Amino acid sequence: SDLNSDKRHRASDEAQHRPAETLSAHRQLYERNFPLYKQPVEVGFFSLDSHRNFFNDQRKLRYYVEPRQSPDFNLRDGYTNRFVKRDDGVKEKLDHMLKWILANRDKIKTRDQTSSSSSALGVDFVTWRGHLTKVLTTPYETQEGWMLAASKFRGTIYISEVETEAARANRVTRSERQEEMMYWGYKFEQYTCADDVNGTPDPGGVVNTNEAFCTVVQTRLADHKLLFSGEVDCRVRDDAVPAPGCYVELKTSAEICTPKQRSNFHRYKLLKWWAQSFLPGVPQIVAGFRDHDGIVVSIETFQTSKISQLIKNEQNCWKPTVCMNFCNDFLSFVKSVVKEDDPRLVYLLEWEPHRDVTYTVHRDSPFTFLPEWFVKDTRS
Ligand code: 0WD
Ligand code: CA
Repeated sequence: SDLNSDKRHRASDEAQHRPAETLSAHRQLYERNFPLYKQPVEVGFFSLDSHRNFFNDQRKLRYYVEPRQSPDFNLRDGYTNRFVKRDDGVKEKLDHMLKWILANRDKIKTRDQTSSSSSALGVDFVTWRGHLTKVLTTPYETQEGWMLAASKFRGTIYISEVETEAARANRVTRSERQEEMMYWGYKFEQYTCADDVNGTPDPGGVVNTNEAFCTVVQTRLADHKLLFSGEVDCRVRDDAVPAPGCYVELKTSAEICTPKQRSNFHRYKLLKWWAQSFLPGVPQIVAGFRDHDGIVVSIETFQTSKISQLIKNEQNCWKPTVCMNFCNDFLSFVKSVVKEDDPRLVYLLEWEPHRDVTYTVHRDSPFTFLPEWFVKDTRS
């Protein structure tokens, strides 16, 4: 890449009375009162089929079917003969969300009714839920950094992840064991989800990881109006429960046999699970605990709202308020940095563990991610 040719902004600028150009991720700085986070509202959804084609409907939404108490699911079954894997070398960036926006801009709720007829969306940020999860967990992350590309278009800042060199290296050198274990999570979904509200799961079918159902939610974190989308595994069958409260997140994890394993589960895994489900307002997480051979030995349901109580006995544990305050300050930082309204201009925000967040600026570079079909006017 052309990173070295760009100006790298540093904290020393601050001493010279320029606006802050780096952001610290030290957790102690974010121990304040919990910021306002409005109840997320589902404003739409979309589906991706087995060929990653976009559909503006719920066709890929599945229904949760509660398993027996000791289910003996074999997560290795069907690997590799009944498995179609999504090509994770293809970077889709925000494209599916942008398609949703073009088809549904009237569904976005704006207090100011004049903006619904103007070209502005009336939100500050558009991104994937998964990108926000990474921001939330940053003050506690010690292993993996991130790169987020940001561009402003008609007053809204779009944020799309860029794969780091380290993440790419991990992806292309995954062991056969790692590849198989990635399948286990999807196989668990197949054991616990039915395609129809009165159907039963079909563990004999093909697992195709191209297929997805995504919810689109709107919410506000302090001063920041957010519109983001996240993939949802399934919903409860009871149709009286409105979205996103009806959604269920499915997870698999190694069975917990020692106090050390329990502590690690609380400190690291529950942080990621909590952040991911809290953001879109998904209230429950169903975890399948599996042994070394991929057999599910127990199932446990976690209420997202109770996870922070659950971890309070752990010393030096993560705090939701630190995650949310960091995210709030990060978004304020992005607003202060991303000033120019130009979809061909990318502000690349980068973070590595034990470092501050920094940024570089790139015009008409390979980092540009808002496509021509989105920025050329298709509105009235
Ligand atoms: O970098 C990314 N995360 C990108 C995601 C880049 C481009 C596209 N996407 C989109 C896809 O359209 C996908 O349908 O990601 C959607 C999921 O987005 P998300 O909900 O914001 O992502 P995240 O919360 O990280 O992951 C949710 C689920 C995962 O489940 P688990 O239980 O493992 O957290 O989405 C799957 C995975 O099953 N997933 C992905 N699917 C497609 N592309 C991706 C990905 N890059 N990452 C996770
Ligand atoms: Ca999942």
